[in-house]
Amino acid sequence: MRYRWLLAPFYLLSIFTAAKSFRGNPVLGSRTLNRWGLHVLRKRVAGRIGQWRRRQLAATVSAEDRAALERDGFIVKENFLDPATFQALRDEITALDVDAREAVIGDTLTRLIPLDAKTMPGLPVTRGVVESPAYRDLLAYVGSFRRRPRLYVQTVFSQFCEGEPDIQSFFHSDTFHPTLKSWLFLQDVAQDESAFTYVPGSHRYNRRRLAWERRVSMTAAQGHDRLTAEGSLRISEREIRRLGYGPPLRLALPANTLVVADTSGIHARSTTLKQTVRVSIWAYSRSNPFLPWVGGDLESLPGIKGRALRLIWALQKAFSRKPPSPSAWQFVGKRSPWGAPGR
Ligand SMILES: O=C(O)CCC(=O)C(=O)O
Ligand SMILES: [Fe+2]
Repeated sequence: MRYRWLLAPFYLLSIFTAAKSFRGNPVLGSRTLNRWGLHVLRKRVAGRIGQWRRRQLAATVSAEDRAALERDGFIVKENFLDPATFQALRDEITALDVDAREAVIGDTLTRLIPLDAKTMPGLPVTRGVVESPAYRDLLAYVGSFRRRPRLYVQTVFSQFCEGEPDIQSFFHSDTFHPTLKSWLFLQDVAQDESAFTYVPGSHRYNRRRLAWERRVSMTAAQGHDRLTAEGSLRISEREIRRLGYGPPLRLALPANTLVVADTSGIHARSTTLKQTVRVSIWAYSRSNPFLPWVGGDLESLPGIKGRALRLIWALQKAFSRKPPSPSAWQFVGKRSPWGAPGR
């Protein structure tokens, strides 16, 4: 691009944001700057500020949960809801039949039904659960921000078609700073199904991890691994062991279990040979990791609250010049969380 230098101030300023793509930004992707330690410095500074924000939220969660996050990088709450509430929540979600988004990535179809200002009014039980302090405080602590998480009903159809394994099934870290993803599973997930898998302790970094990140960051922009180039560093099981971490843990869990994870740690969705359907209430949240304060959420302002995402999607669609590909997220019409794809 001839006038790319005009964007130089933008590329430079993005150092201080959540921007993570090495490929999309010549500053973040610079081999020289990353040899000098730009990527690793961003990781260390964002990590420190993240810990500072978590300390501000520490009083809202139990000592046991804080210890689990510190040790493992995730918190697991079995029997999160009392049985009657869980049943009512499950019934409410099962009965949904609304506009959904889908994408086929590799051999997996993922469906997302936004839980936002449009769908939530018809879901009093769900709303009560996702707005309860027990849920929100845990998510805020792990995500290190008191923000409205983006919420969905997520359905994962594994072995949906022939294809490469889904990209989520390769071990990776989502981004360089503390960040949140959470699943409240609505049915059991067995060992040999598409279980969420996490390398305990991998949200913490040691010298070997930082040296590895520095090395990878130098060539990530040019490398052929798309996930790494976009800032979600992919890693092999051999490298995980070399960095001194223990074995990955597959979270085989009963229904009504809440998992809240810092997905800057190393994780993946297990591959499975079976055709399985995994439904959960899925949440994620990401903010500028360099902010020292935990609040100030623009998305909770009146008028925007619960509407931001559809607004962004509408804008994306309006400005997109390419026809959508099957691997791109798009609205596919009305769907129910457990309903077969392509109905
Ligand atoms: O769905 C899963 O089990 C994990 C997928 C993943 O890596 C992610 O959502 O970041
Ligand atoms: Fe991930």
